[in-house]
Order: sequence, then C-alpha cells, then structure tokens
Amino acid sequence: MSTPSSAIESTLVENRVFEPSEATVKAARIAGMGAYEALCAEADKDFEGFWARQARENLVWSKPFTQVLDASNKPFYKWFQDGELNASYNCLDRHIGTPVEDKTAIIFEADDGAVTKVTYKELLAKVAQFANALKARGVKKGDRVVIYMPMTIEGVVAMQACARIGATHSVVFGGFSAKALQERIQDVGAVAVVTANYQMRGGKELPLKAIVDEALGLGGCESIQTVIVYERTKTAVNMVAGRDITMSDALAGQSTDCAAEPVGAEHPLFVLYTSGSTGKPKGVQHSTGGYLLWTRLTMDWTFDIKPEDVFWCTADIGWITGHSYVAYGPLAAGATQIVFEGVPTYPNAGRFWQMIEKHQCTIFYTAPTAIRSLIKASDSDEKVHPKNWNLGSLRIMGSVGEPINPEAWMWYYKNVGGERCPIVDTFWQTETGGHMITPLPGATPLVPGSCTLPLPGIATAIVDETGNDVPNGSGGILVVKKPWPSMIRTIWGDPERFKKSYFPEELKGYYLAGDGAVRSADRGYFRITGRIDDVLNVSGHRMGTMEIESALVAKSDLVAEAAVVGRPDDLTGEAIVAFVVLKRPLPTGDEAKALANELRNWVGKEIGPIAKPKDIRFGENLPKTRSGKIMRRLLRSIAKGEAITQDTSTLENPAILEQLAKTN
Ligand code: 6R9
Repeated sequence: MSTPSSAIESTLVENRVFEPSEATVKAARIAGMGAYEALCAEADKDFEGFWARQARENLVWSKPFTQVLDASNKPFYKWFQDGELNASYNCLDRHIGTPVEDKTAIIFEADDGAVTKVTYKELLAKVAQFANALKARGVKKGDRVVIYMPMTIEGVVAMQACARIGATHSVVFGGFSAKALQERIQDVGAVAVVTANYQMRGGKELPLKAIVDEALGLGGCESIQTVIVYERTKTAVNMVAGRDITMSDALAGQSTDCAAEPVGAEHPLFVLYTSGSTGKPKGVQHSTGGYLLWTRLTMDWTFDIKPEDVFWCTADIGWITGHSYVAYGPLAAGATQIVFEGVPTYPNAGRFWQMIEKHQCTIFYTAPTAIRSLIKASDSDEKVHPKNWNLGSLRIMGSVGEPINPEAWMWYYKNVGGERCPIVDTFWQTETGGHMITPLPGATPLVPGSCTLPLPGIATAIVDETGNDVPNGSGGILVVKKPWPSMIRTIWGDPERFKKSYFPEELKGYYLAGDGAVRSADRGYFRITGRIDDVLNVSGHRMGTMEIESALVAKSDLVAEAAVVGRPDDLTGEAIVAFVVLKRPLPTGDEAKALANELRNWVGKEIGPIAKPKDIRFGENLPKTRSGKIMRRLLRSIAKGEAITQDTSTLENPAILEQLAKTN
C-alpha cells in the first residue's frame, strides 16, 4: 500500500533506526562502523598523510605532487599544488588496457525511450575527437567554454573534451533563460558555446540554439568566437556564418586521438554558477586534482560502487550533482551509468521504475522532490506505483538536493527499495564539490530524515554566531572546520566575495555552508534544518530571493518594489511567494490575476521557468520598520497563511499586512 500524500510531512522527532543487514556490511567496501571510525581516526591523526594516501591511490598523476595542503594564504587553500594530471585521462584513458575498456560506460535513454550505449573505448574516441574539434576552432588551455546542452552523451563528451585540453567549462542548465545565459557567458568570459539545436523533454521539442542566439544578441558576449551546435533533432535552426558550426561538421575529419593535456592540480576544471543570498549568481570555481579525487572517492565510499553495478544519478549536468555524479565520478570509477534525457513523469509517472527494471539499475540516486511527486502520482494512479515493476536489481538508493522528510524517506525505502536497500541521504553543495555528510551503505545505521555523519576527513560541526560549538540537541550554524580537497577555490573573478561569503571573520575561519543543522542527542547525527540565508530551495534548485526580486523590479514600467520569501510546500519543498508593490493603484479580481501572470512570465524570461513565483501578492506597500527595513519574518508568516503573532509595534504601516494576506 502506498502512503497517502497527506502523510508527507515532517515528523519532528524520529525514533526509527534501520541497521544495515549483515550481508550488506560484509560485502561493503567500508564494512561496518568500525571501519568508518578507523578511517576517521586516520584522518584525525595525520590529516595531510590521509589525503596524500587517497590522492596517490585513487588518481593517476602525470607529475606526482610533493606538497599536500598549502594553507599559506587562507582561505585560498591549495591541494596537491605541484602535482599534474588530467581529469579526462583519469576518467577514460586510465581504463584502456584494463577489462573496463570494453565495458559500457553510458546507457543513454532518450526522452522517447530509444537507447544508445557506448563503451569506455568508444567514449574516449568521441571525447578525443571533440577535443580536436575544439582545438581546431581555436579553443585552448585556460579558455572558458560555456556548455548549454540537454542530457545526452554529447553533453558529457563536451565536458570531458574541455577537461582533456585544459579548457575550463561552465555548464548552464538548459532551463535557464537567454538573460541568465548571457550573464554567465559574460561573467566567465567564454570563447565558445557548445549547445544543441533543440532538447526533447516530455515529448516536446524545446529550443536551445535560439536562446543562445538571443543571449549573444543581448550584448557583452564579444568574447565568443564559436558556437558548436549538436543536432539533437532534425529541425533546422538559424546558423550565423563564420561563428556557428554543427557538431557533425566540427567533428568531420578530426582524429579520434588526442593526448590529454596535463594541468596543475589547482587548474580550474570548471566554474558553475549558483545562487547566493546577495547579488548575482556566483561562479563557483573548482580545481582539477582535489575535485576529481573526491568525486572518485565518494563513488567508493557513499555508493560502494562495484564493477557490476549499473549506476543512475538522475540529476542534469547543469547542476553540481550532474557534474560530480554523472560527468566525472562514475567515469573515474569505471562504472556503467544511465544517462536519461527526459522527465520522470513522461510518458507516465512510472518512467523511473520502468527504467530501473529495464536497465537492471543497482544504485539509484535522485532528489526528494522527484520522490514526492511520484508518491503523489502513484497515490492517484495505481498503475504508476513502483509495485508494478520488478525493482529487485536495486541495492543502494540515494537522495540529494534538499532535506528528505521522513515520510517520503519511508515510502522510498519500502516501495522502491523493498526494505532491502540502504538510503544514502547525501548532504552537500555546489561549493563542496561532493558529498560531505552521508550514511555509508554498509556501515551507518539509518535514521529517516537525517544525513547522519560526515565522511572521513570532513570536519563538519554546528556552532553559534561566534563560532563556538553548540551541544548536541541544540540547533545552530553548519560549518566545516578544516579544508577538504574538493572545496570551492574562489568565486570566479571575485575573491573578496568568496572570502566574505564563505569565511566570515566571526566564525574563526570555518567554512560557512549557509545551512542550519542540529545533531541528535543520542547518536550525534546531523539533520539539516534548511538555509539560514536568503536562499530558497525549490525542487532542489537553489534560488536567491534577491535574484527574483531584482528580476521583478526590472519590470520597471509596472513594479515599484518587491520582496520574495519561501513558503513550505508539500511537493517542491519550498515555494516562491512574491510581494509586489505596483506603480499603479492596487489591482483586484481579474486584473490582479492577469498582472500576476504577466509578472510570473516575466520572471520566467529573466531567469528561467524554475524561478517563477507560485504566488504573487499585491500591496500598496511592504511591511517595513521605521528605519525602512522590510520585515521578512512577517512576510514569511503571511506567505504561510499564519496569523501574525509577532510584535508589529515597530511597523511603519501595520494596515498593509491585511492587504498582502489576500491571494490572487
Ligand atoms: C548538491 C546540491 C545545496 C543546498 C544545501 C542544502 C540543500 C542538499 C541536502 C540538502 C538537506 C540533503 N541540500 N542536499 N539539505 N539534506 N541531503 O544540492 O547542491 O544545488 O548547491 O544546493 O541544498 O540547503 O546548502 P546545491
């Protein structure tokens, strides 16, 4: 029986504990809590020695490093600095001459269900050929390349090809608007864009190349010399002579041999933009050596990856999860992985379960928002319930992107994992490069809704505003006390912002994650309570409230002022609620509805559909203190539909609250 969706809500105190089965422990790489604790102890005792050992055992270096951690210019930590390697070599070439070379690297399932497979050897040839095509178009080591691609083998190939020649990629999610794309191209100073004519999602052909044209037309992208267009569908698109070339033309005549270019361990492998609490999205810069080490190692530790596994991470390559656990980690581990182009609800909400059965997937990694939407779908339609498929191949399941509520956890555990498969609830961020706090499948007793304990060598803690530890059971600020190899290196082009955002002085030089957390009194398990800054998490996607506010006020003929807050949502985790003051009299009825729609679409155009507010409220003003500060706390209460119990005596204009409480 499925859990009714009405039960999908958080339970405050969670007492259920699920121990790994004896067989799971026995077969696991990190077998039992003793083995986990031994690794933690090793890292504690000799921090640099521990990381040096991991880096030597897990990566192939073209020039060995002699220095492990360079902390001489905190917080700009450097790892394995004098070592040289190539990320693509470590994902592909290293498997050649081993049994992995003829193993399937990627099982690609298209939106319409068509399946294409490539072996490691074939993937290497594709990557090398595309690397040569990039070089022929003038792209060289140190250049930045923006990738605006659908989930395809070619998307992974484009990333790997950049890595191969030492170009830094910056993938922009295919759901972002022309304006968002233009801002990223400009900020990162890209010389090339790799895109597709269209992408297929849910049976629909959606434009990509047209959005690239629009983005480049907005100006500020003069650095772009070439646009390479993968022809995902047969529909023709506008091609600008001298600038644009199809992927097949770019590949024509190029050799499938291309030596991987060694780069320094600190060479920027990629820049990925993510939302912060203030200002424009931040270009999170990652290294080559430290980043790759951690994606490789966490495949072993968190996913206990084995040669016979079929791994499936459902994240798009436009997000960090798709970087670490699609484009790099699984390949570095020599695993077989599924890459899926489509959406979980097309042609129906049984798609994931059907694909797990069809491809005999053993490790499945997805987001709570997807699980919640599939729970809802199978509540109303038995035919898409996981029980209709044989999911016996699964052995480990993962969750990422937002806190998973215990009820969704239980449903996933029972109905998808058949009460056999451990769930690794992995807490991490774009900035951390890979998993930070997560259960280990063959060791950690599981508690629904808790990401449990940090990985060995990861010094997470919960502190108060002055950086002092808080006791277990009390909530506080999540920090990381020591550097780790895959940490963010800087914000592209803005080292000051990097320092201020992540290493505020009052926190004793600890890394500030931006999340609140609490450790359980009994086990010391971590539970993430959500962001403590003005960042929203909508369906596992990070959105800055400021970004949405800026987009709204950019509609300057209509909007005078806007404030955006989050409201808990059963399906999407959080929903965006915008409070808007118009430059015209307060609208009501149909006019208000029409204006709300207009603004929603406007935000969709400015940022992307994922940023569209679910709810827009109009008022003649916003609740402000006498000093003019917007009282967001009050707005959050109004958004939730709560009665205002807070003290409103400092409010300049209390009457405004009633206006804003009305929905359109
Ligand atoms: C990997 C990724 C990071 C933010 C993070 C936190 C939330 C991610 C979570 C989780 C609770 C988990 N988050 N995983 N919260 N439990 N297992 O999602 O990166 O897009 O940068 O988001 O997501 O709030 O700070 P990113």
